[in-house]
Amino acid sequence: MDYWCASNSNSTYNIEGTIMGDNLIGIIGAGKSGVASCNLALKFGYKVILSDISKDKEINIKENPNLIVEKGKHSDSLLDCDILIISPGIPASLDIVKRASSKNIPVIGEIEFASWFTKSDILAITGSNGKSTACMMLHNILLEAGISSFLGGNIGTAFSENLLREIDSNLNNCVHVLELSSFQIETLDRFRSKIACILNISEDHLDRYKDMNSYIAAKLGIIKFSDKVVYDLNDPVLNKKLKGAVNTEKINHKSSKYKISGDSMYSDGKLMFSLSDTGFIGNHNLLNALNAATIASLYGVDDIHIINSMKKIKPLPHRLEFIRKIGSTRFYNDSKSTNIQSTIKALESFAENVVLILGGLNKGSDFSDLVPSLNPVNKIYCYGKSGKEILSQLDIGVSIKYLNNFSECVNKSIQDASGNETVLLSPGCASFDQFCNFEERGNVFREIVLRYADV
Ligand code: UMA
Ligand code: ADP
Repeated sequence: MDYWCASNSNSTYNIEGTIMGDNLIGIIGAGKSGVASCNLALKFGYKVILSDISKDKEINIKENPNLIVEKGKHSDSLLDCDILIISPGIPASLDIVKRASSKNIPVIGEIEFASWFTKSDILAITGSNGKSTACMMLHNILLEAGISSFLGGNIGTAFSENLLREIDSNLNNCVHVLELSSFQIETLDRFRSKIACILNISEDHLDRYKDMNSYIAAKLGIIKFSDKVVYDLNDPVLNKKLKGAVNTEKINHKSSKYKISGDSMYSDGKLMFSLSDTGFIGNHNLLNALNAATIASLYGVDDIHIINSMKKIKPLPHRLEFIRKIGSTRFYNDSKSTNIQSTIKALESFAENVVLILGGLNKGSDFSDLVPSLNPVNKIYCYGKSGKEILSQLDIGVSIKYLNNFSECVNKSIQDASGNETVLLSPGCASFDQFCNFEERGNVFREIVLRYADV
């Protein structure tokens, strides 16, 4: 792909150097990525059409003579643009995107666009599970080492938003830690990360990809855009697909510099920390730490900073988050579990007496894959649009109940809890059938639990 704005790669803001005053950028989707890339484009004097399909969309953006906002449609005026920036939630199969491509209008994503405006190092993490946690760990390790770090991407703060902050802060040296989804990788073109990491690959997003191979290919796409790629040899998909790949740093938690033994992490044989020294539960979080530590170390950070920050970091909410003990029953919110593998990891974190809440909107998984992990589970409650499908896939003699409404389902699981149990919301599904996002679902869970605690 060749387009006007990336030609001057020596300037810090290469678009600015080469823009022809009247270049027009079309942005599809006015969510977080769309609005942030719009602000970035306007900052550099571009003309922008920001287009959102929802006619009621509240778009929080300042009026600007260079900006046209359209709602309720993606009009043909987008086909007059010199380039289209599509939000990650927009598939390439969308009619307007297909028509733009057939007119040879370059179609890129917000991450690609933002990357043109910085010369700072980019450290990127992708994978099916643990991206946000590992990114947050890496970001904190860098800060602990005195490095100015911005944390953005799929984690919720658009890269473009951090770029505007970088520009405003006049920092000479900083690093961008980016969480990248497969959707964001699909629309890269000249993006470059110094080190990228693929944490793991398991089934996800099969509602958007035609099959598992297409999803894997999208994730592996990051390799082309990175100087070095860190990956775990123990991940069967990565091990198979990356054999022979160059510029890789292979992690083996049993034999590489950073090792995991029991519930502790070691560096060259010396104890760094145990899980109980950190705020995390679940051995998968040691793997996330190992990946973050490997990237940090390759970037030149000393172990002492890794150790110090791991002991201080507060885990992100909605990931195996302990809410409260009521009587002898413990409640955990793992609302961010939106695929089966994350639910499996949650179940591996408890020995027995789990009451599991599953459901929401299944992204194409078969819940019978959970069966080998159900040993610690006493009862399952399932809810939502995919609840009945889950019920039928798990009808194997385990006690399982279906209630459509999430709140009713949570209430019922609490009322039925018989003591000394762990009520675990680890739904393995997206939340969008009954909520705006996983945060809202987790917050409703928390509120219901706390209501019982206060009685
Ligand atoms: N829209 C259109 N036309 C369409 C479809 C949608 O205009 O045909 C509009 C919608 O009306 C809406 C906007 O597009 O206003 C939403 O765009 P989006 O879905 O790309 O969402 P953003 O708000 O831009 O958020 C995106 C990521 N969302 C997705 O990938 C679905 C956020 O990841 C990310 O934090 C944010 O950019 C900043 O980088 C969220 C996510 O769910 C957390 N990611 C998926 C995941 O983690 O599983 C991949
Ligand atoms: P992502 O950003 O990839 O969705 P998060 O860190 O937000 O990852 O965690 C999402 C879900 O995956 C949570 O349920 C969390 O407990 C679980 N999880 C975190 N790390 C891992 C891992 N390494 N392997 C499997 N599941 C994980």
